[in-house]
Amino acid sequence: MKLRMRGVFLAYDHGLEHGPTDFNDVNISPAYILNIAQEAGVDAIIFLKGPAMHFYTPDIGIPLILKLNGKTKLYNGEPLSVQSTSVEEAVKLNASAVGYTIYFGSKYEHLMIKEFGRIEEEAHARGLPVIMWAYPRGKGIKDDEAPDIVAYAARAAFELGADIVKLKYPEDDSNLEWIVKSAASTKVFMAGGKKLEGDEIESRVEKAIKAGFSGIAVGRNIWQSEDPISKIKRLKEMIG
Ligand code: FBP
Repeated sequence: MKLRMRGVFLAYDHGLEHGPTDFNDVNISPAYILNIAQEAGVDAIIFLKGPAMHFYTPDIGIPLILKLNGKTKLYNGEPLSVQSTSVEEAVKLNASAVGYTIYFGSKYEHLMIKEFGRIEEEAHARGLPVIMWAYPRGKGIKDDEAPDIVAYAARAAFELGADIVKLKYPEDDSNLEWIVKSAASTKVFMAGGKKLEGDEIESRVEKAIKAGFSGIAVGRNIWQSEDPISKIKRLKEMIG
């Protein structure tokens, strides 16, 4: 299944990144998440290997983005996220794309840049697009949501060959166009973060799309909302 390079990607890798604390009795189930994804017609579902192995099949009709690295919140050192799943495994699991996080500014960024480089070459050789979670973090970074830092992450993703970059929304959103320009031909997707109040996610999406973002790759703001299916449909309509 071909990945549409635009739209709403539903992120669900939080079980590793944050632990089950993000979940309630209902959304703790990957089957429930896939059901939402299918009902609302998201453009992709983002899983780590375990949920993909046990819950995903292509007949669901939703492309899979397989996240190849991750870390837990229990780890307290300089940010480092290493590969746990191969591109070959992604192909076996019928993934339509692969994802990888780099913490730019960490004292370990060289390890992640090197690993990403290999993954990017392997994935492109198999025709799979590569999505980079470009999250500046660690000793070198004072404010990871400062607009110039977000723009730097966008550019770094382009320089390293990512097809799509997923970025945190900047604290000052007066020049989102600069972030899109910095990413050049790499498509820019917005991450969601903690659940936002009211219609704040819609208002961010509106500004981001107007500035040239291609979509969102969001988790909590969807599956922690009261009506995830309507939420996705509304966001999809805004993005087009
Ligand atoms: P959310 O929309 O829930 O923030 O998900 C986006 C995401 O990038 C997830 O893919 C990932 O698990 C999480 O954020 C990591 O967030 P952080 O490292 O900031 O705790």
